[in-house]
Amino acid sequence: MNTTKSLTLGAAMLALLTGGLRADVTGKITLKGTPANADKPIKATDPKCKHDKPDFKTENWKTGAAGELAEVVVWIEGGTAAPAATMPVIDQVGCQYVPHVTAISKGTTVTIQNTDVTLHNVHGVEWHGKGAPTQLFNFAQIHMSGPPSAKNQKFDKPAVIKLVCDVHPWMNAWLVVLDSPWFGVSAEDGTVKIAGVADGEYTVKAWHSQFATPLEQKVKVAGGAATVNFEFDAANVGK
Ligand SMILES: [Cu+2]
Repeated sequence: MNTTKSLTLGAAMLALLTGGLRADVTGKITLKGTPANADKPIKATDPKCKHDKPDFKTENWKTGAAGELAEVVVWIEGGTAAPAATMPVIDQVGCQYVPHVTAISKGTTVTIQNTDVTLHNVHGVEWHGKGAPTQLFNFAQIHMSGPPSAKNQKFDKPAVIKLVCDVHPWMNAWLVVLDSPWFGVSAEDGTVKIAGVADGEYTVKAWHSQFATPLEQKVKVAGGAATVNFEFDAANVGK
């Protein structure tokens, strides 16, 4: 084979490997029924929290009118974990964690910061769905003025981690650490997109904070798009 032919073949194989065999897996996540633990307004006790906003309430559910369910982490089991190139940020704003749900590949470093001019403590536990959580870390973050107080924390092990604040008991956030490069978090319209999935047959899982057990199904990804939809049942909350 001459050099030109070999280069052409090489380029074609590269295109196949990097583009042709990659798919976007998309889906829609919904909630069936009305959960018993509907969100309630929070009566904040810290005057430094900006708690006068009308939607200051617990954060169990972010749902749309037709049952669209946001903040569901959907991932495909397989591939090699790819730590994020840009450090994700979990902020404390108005005495709530923002965002409420974050998903990362294991090996990713996350900036945990406090923008509020008050004291928070960031108390991380590994959540097992049922049973007692495992204590992971607990540090104070006081912020008096200037840029937010910040701490970088690396997460090396797959886990569902719940962040709470012991000063403001309503505060919580979720960090899902995955041994996979293929994941997404559902948006307010319930849609989720997982980009760049290699061809293959996989197990797909969908996790929401109010259910102990993720939903799962199989998906076959073959040269193009694939679809996975999940419906959570409000009757199974806590299970
Ligand atoms: Cu706090």
